[in-house]
Amino acid sequence: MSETPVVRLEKDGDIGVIIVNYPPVNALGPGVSDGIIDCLNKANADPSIKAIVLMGDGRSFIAGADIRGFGTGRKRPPIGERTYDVLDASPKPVVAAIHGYALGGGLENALACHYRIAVPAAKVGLPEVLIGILPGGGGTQRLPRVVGAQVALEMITSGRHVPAPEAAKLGIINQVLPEGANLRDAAVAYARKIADIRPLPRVRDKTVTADPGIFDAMRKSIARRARNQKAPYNCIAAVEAACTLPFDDGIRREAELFGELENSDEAKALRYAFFAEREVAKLPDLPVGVAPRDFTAPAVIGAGTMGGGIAMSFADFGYDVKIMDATQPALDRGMERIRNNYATSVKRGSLAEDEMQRRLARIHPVAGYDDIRDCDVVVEAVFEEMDVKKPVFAKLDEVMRPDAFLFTNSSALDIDALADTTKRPEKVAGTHFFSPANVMKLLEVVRGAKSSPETLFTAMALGRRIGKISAMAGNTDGFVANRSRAPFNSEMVILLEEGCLPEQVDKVMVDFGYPMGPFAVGDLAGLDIGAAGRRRRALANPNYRKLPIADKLVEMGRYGQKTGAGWYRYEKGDRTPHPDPEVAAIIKSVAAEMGVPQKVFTDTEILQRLLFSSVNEACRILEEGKAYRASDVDVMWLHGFGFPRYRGGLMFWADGIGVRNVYNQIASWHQQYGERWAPSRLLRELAETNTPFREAKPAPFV
Ligand code: T1G
Repeated sequence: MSETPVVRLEKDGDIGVIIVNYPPVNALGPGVSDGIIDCLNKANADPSIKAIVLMGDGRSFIAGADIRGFGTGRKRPPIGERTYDVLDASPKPVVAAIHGYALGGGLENALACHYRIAVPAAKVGLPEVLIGILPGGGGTQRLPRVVGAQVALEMITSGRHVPAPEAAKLGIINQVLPEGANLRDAAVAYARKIADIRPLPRVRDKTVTADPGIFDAMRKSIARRARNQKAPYNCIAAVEAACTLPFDDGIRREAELFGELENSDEAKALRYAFFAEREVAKLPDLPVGVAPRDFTAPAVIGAGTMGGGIAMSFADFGYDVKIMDATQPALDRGMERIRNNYATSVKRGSLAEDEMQRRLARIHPVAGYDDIRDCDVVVEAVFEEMDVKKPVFAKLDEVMRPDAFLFTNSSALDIDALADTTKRPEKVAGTHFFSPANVMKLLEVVRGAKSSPETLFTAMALGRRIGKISAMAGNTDGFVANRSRAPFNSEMVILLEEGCLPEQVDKVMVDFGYPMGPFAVGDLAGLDIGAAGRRRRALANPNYRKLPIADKLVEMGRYGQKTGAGWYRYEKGDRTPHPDPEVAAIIKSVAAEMGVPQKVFTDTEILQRLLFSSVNEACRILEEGKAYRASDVDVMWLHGFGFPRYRGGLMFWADGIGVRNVYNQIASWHQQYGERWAPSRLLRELAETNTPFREAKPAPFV
């Protein structure tokens, strides 16, 4: 038998079985593609083998090219000598037997086979666009020949995973096996059944045509999502080539379009984000082998905007969740808000009516603490004031099962102070959701001084089980996400004192790639919320830099969308922000009272004033040991604040500017503006050694 470390050939009677074994997900890492070709050639040369199966060991078929290999200059075989070409040209039929995932190059290899079968739970897709490239293994030419141009365009520009039953309906999969079938046995039987069928059904022999208008229509429909990215447009061009060129010419065109992307800034940034999102789950200073405790009965205390969104997050992922509030009217209002949120999704078409009913049925409003005593995890989401939260925690500690975890959704308050109101501080941690809680993917897990490893692993796992990306933060005012964001929130208002307008700042940030400008976001969240935080910080820190313009708007009752006016004015029933001359006048008068010299700003200076201030604070957070790594800060900015993913994250973007350039600019603003721009120690050290932010060695986590 042909043996290579990552691919082997076995025989079941007259059927050859090629098995990929490159854990954890059978990416096409070093030796895998060569191994497949080697085994295929041996199977074709073996007269006792009539047909061939290609499958994966472990948890998956093939999850695609080894993303770590991109941008390394790793040589790839020329067209005609790749697995996709050799499978396609095989004189004996090859059956792809899919379980787990067939993604990217995995699905492309399967499409180059003659038949495809799958277990029901398998998923297939071409997600390359999500890492800034396009299917470079023939996927843009074969998939349209199987599912048609329109479906191929949708699958390739979205990168979505398609469940096997849907893939079968689309024609990608020839047969979905019954639940519980043994994939290998079924594949061998299937191969034996089709072994003598000729001509071999090759996807490349099909043709596909399309109405030329669908490509422009697709370009228009993705413009809002694609923003400044190139990959989605190259994907469309490649599918267009499948409909207009002979197969081999289309393959060459695909390779050209792929070549334009592999080393693009967006591809490097998206690859970075992909791995950062996996790195963030690793808690290197906690004991290995501590398993998160499973939970089945969550409860939420507080049925406000956040509490309702948190309850929805549990229900969306199949958990029955209890929710309570201090009064019945508050609970009723909370349930009404939840029903309205789901109804809006149904109206938008993003949620089916029956699914809404199923989720609503999982949310159980309860009268009081006695009704949640059997819950095994609780998330407190009451008003963001310590003297409101402490009694709640004391009561929870008294009522809840001794092994229940007590988590708080606080966005900034001291976790240890809450833990100390209980007799179980080791079971207390922060689970900070971002608004709207059922939409934003970030869950910031905040570590108390006494939080046990089991509690922390459980809180991290809780996020993953409800579709979030969990990231660990140390217990500091604002934790990591909001603390690193705080200087950004100050600088944006200080810029107004110096001559900017909200619409000018918002345009810069939207052009940079944010879905909304920060002033428009403020109006959405409510300016009164920020004012409460500023008041708390001013009380705690006499040197706190006040923001008179922002305070003035709140004093005038301009809270944003909820009052019809904030930084912008709003027409009744319309969320479109309109620049407001009254705000411009307020800015002018406050700036005059403050005697701030006015200036005209470039877009670059606006962008750097906002983002560099946060880069500096992120360095302070790292040097204090309140975050594990700079890439964790990036994950928080991507999933908590909508930082444009194709720029990698705050610190990755700053590395693109260069640590020394960032330091020099901040040092210059330090001279001009004083202490709030004092460079952090870590930033200075990184600049002195020219060490990229993403290689910063933070202090031990505390
Ligand atoms: N390359 C390298 N490492 C990968 C990988 C890949 N394709 N996929 C996963 N890993 C690592 C991951 O970093 C993690 O490592 C571990 O495997 C488990 O992953 C020519 C050019 C398959 C749905 O984009 O979407 O093919 O943290 O935690 O949640 O046209 O991994 O353990 O050290 O995500 O079960 C196209 C990317 C590539 C698929 C499984 N393929 N992977 O999710 O596990 S480009 C993709 C995923 C391409 C061709 C083109 C997911 C998953 P560590 P995980 P999971």
